[in-house]
Amino acid sequence: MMNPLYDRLFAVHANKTTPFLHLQNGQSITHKQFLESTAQIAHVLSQTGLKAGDRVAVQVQKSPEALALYAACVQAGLIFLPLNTAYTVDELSYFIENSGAALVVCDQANKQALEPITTKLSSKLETLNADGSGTLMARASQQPLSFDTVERTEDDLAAFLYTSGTTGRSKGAMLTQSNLLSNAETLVDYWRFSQNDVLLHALPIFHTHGLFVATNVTLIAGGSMIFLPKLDLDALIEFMPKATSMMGVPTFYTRLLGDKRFTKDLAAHMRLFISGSAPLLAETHLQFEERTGHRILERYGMTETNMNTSNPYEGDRRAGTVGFPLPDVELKITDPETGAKRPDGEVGLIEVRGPNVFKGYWQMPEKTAAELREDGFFITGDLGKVDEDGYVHIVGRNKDLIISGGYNIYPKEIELVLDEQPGVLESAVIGVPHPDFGETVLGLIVPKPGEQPALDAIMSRVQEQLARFKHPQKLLLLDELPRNTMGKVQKSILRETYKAMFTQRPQSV
Ligand code: MCA
Ligand code: AMP
Repeated sequence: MMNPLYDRLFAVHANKTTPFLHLQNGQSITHKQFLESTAQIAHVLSQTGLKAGDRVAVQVQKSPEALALYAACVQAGLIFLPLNTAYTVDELSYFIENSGAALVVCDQANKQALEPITTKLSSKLETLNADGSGTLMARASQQPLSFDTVERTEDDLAAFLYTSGTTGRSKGAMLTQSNLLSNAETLVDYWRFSQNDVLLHALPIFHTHGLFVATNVTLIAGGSMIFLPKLDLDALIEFMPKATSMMGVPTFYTRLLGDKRFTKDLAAHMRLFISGSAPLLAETHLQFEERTGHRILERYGMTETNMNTSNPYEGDRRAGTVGFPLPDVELKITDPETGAKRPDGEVGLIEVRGPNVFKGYWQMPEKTAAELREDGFFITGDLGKVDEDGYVHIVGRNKDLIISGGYNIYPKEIELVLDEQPGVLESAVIGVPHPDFGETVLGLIVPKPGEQPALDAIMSRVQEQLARFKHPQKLLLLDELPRNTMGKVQKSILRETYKAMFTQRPQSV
């Protein structure tokens, strides 16, 4: 094969005149039309001077054209680097600079703010807006409808996805063609996707879940997607009777359950509901079954690994578990201190190995070595156990991470901003339960002696620098932070103290 990912995902559909994307406005785009648009964009990329292995950083709203840009990068042998639309210019500058992106594609509204960074790096800049307008598609519309696919091997990189770390800046997880392909092929079989599937797609396409899991699986199966710009309950309810399957983060399911229009009848045509990216409460799983008769299939993945485990399609989908390791994934539970394997039933670090596991972090050999063992096992940082029936349970995290509505937030990044503010001695950022997002961010600040930091001003600084979903829901002043005998801040005590902050009145400190 010339370019395994392109050939398997896209080229096989080149002449199909059946719909690939059903849009909210009632129109649809066939596979053939989609691939013609892909080829036109690939011409633009190549005429821009991009060469195989160059990075293309993309921060655009979800649209069919944005998805075609992903396909075009695969076809032109480029590394696709999707970025959360909530990222601020500060955050984007780091990703663009760190990856050495040769091309940045952004919304027209952000062009001016990004120009200084692309000029500094001599990167090219194109625009793509939510409605498909902008310089990229204007240029693409002049191009031929087919493109000579650039040769790649399964070991070549297909995407960089940035993931934050407990210390320092974000790391670019390097994903190869075979990482993406092997996982998607496994999932199509495991979840019984076929050309008859119509996936209700309301996730963003800048993360693994919406891009690789949802889209690649649909493409390999030869199915189609109802492609909604974002989670909008009215649209979800309108289109569900036409769909067969849906993938979502737990917030999708709690919001659906909060809507009286979501009934057993509405979900009658559905074959499968899949949840992941954050823990699905057992209570949500049970309520969902009561309401619809469907048992949500929960699975567990990571940016660095794609999907690792899944509840079974046939057989018992157990609430509160993430099911079994996927067929080609090895999973073991290890001692966090020694790395030694622990027996079933005992809690420890979850480590995984398989064709799904990434190649390492871009230009960060020490970080790669710290998390990816020489024998190929990746240390996930999640704490879990395997029960007597082989089901994997995630019981906590060995990493300081908050997951809000499926987005990862590393407290350190927020603490660094808080600590810089006038009058702040130190800070601790924690995740606390939230009825809609699962967890939300709480910032705790210890003032310098005799000072009274202005919390409103501090919040404004945070808002300027960090994406909206990372903003603390609230900032509180504390006299001191609880520490252990080694001087380490005991966040578990803080989490316990404030656990009811957004569900009921907080306990006093
Ligand atoms: C939006 N806001 C958020 C979040 N999303 N705040 C915290 N956490 C969030 N996740 C902000 C908005 O900017 C807005 O701010 C306010 O909260 C309320 O917005 P709302 O309209 O309610 O939000 P929404 O647009 O409905 O979005 C909520 C959402 C969305 C649907 C849960 O965040 C989402 O699609 N999440 C999916 C994330 C995802 O795909 N994760 C997969 C990562 P304001 O009021 O100021 O305007 S991949 C992964 O984790 C691995 C690989 C895996 O296993 O899948
Ligand atoms: P990300 O870095 O965005 O890829 O997020 C990966 C993290 O999301 C994992 O390390 C887990 O902590 C969490 N995660 C993903 N799926 C699940 C799940 N089904 N249950 C609990 N946590 C999950």
